[in-house]
Amino acid sequence: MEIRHKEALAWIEEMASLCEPDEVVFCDGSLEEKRRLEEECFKTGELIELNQEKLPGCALHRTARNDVARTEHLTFICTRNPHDAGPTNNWMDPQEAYSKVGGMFKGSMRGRTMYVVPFLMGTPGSPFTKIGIELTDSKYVVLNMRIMTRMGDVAARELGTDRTFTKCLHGKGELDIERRFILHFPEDNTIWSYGSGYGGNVLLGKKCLSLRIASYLGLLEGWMAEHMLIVGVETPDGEVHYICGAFPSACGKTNLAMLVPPKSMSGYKVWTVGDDIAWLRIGPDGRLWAVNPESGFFGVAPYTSYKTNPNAMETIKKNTIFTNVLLTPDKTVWWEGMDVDPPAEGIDWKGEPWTPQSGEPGAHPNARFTAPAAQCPSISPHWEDPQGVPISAILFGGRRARLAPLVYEAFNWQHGTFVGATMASETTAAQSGAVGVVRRDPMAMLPFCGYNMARYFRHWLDMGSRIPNPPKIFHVNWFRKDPDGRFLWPGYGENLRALDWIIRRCKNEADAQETPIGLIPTKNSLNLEGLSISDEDLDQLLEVKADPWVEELESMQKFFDQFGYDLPEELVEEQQALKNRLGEWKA
Ligand code: O2Y
Ligand code: MN
Repeated sequence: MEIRHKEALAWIEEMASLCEPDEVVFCDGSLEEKRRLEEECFKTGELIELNQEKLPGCALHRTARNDVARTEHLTFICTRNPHDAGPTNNWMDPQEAYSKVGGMFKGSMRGRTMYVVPFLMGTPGSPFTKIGIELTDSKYVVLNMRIMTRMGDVAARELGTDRTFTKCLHGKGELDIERRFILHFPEDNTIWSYGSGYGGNVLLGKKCLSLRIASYLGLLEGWMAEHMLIVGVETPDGEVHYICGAFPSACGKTNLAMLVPPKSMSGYKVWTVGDDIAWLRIGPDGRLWAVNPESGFFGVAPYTSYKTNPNAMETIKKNTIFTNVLLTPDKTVWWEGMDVDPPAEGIDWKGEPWTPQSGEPGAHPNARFTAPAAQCPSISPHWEDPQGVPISAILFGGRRARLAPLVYEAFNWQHGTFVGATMASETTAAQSGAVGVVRRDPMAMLPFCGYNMARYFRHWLDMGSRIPNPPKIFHVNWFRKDPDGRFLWPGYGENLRALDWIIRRCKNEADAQETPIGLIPTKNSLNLEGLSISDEDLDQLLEVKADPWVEELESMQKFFDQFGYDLPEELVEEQQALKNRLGEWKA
């Protein structure tokens, strides 16, 4: 299928004459094309073929050592007016950005091939779906895009002669961190990424299009692009209720998306719709409906195991690209926290010989797997429904050792928006910098909002007033600790007990107790059958104390201050109301 879109063809030609590749190849998304690209990569070492008996269709890729994660400090929103990018984004003038990074792209693909990758975020024919074309000089990117998006002929067909599309240009450049830029031009529906070959920096359909550009399109078009998982929870009566959830990194989002119910909760089932991104629209029935625009998972490998996430382990048994994990002598893969003995020797993520005694991690802490969502044993039968799934509840979460209770319900949409806007999480050892530092991350969108975050809060509030039948909003915290630092909640599959309470709240079938921060479960309203947890631990898990929340108000205020008069009045009102309620709280 050829691209017949004149504007797209003209842009491809213009970018090709900028980058000067030896060849321009249009990708069709076929299996034959995949095999050909893989063979080429095996020859150059860009990919290592893994043991085809144990891991059929799987390969390993190693990135440059300086290129192992998203680079937020090199990520820019390029709007004509800096105010439109807002205080939480890096801003660059679009003219300056095109000229500076255009200079880097100039001639950068000499001796290389430019691949033209038309792709869909969403399913063909869905009113939610957006089209992109990524031009890239990386075969690894093409092969990953083949898993993460619906690409090739299917997208060229959807593009037709006149559909709008996002122009995505990616070049590896020299893989020099000093010459690396991830640029978004929301006003031009354009993304430029230069100098990286890794993940979120280069798979431009993911964070760049599906969150930064899509959040801006959602603002213009009246919908929401959110950094949320989507799950369906089937209760023993056979009803399925869909929930979206926003969590900052290191809070187990992929694990929650693929949760396996504990044995003591027989009759429950969790269906995975998406693990990272949700696009939300008001449906004809007045409810909020969500689609997962992706078709694969780009998950963190370390600490993924049959204990923490059996569904992910099953998903990655075939047709998976592993990035920066350890290679074992029998050409399989291993990582820290896999819950399998390490091999006596191997080749680490840097390509160096490794033994368990090396004192170095075998896999990079941000090592990844790219796997087709369709392979997930818990994938929902509705995950590709063009209209999406109806959402009953939205969760916001964070890692808070002392502050937030296991679960609480916001009083209404406006209060829920405040809960999301003041979301925060404590850093873990897996992240860079000090451990236990509180980082504010509104709706888990801080690095992904493509415009001024104060305007984004306004959009949330406006959406709330437009949804006739809005989902209820909740906050969850699986990470509360006792004064000795012991986790009070077992987490993982047991988190279903909080989801169960949430669903019963949505159906007006569970009791709650009012506190200044929201509605918490009464002790006997949680289904704790088969879980051994002491009364004292439960008390601590659900405790809401005034003093730490008063301190929290100060930290919220500091965060809000940066938005000045742009901060919606409703959020100021909610903050004041919380302060007043805390002043009267006796607990
Ligand atoms: O490090 C990267 O480039 C990937 S970041 C990522 C990947 C999958 C899902 N979420 C994220 C994230 O940073 O939120
Ligand atoms: Mn994410």
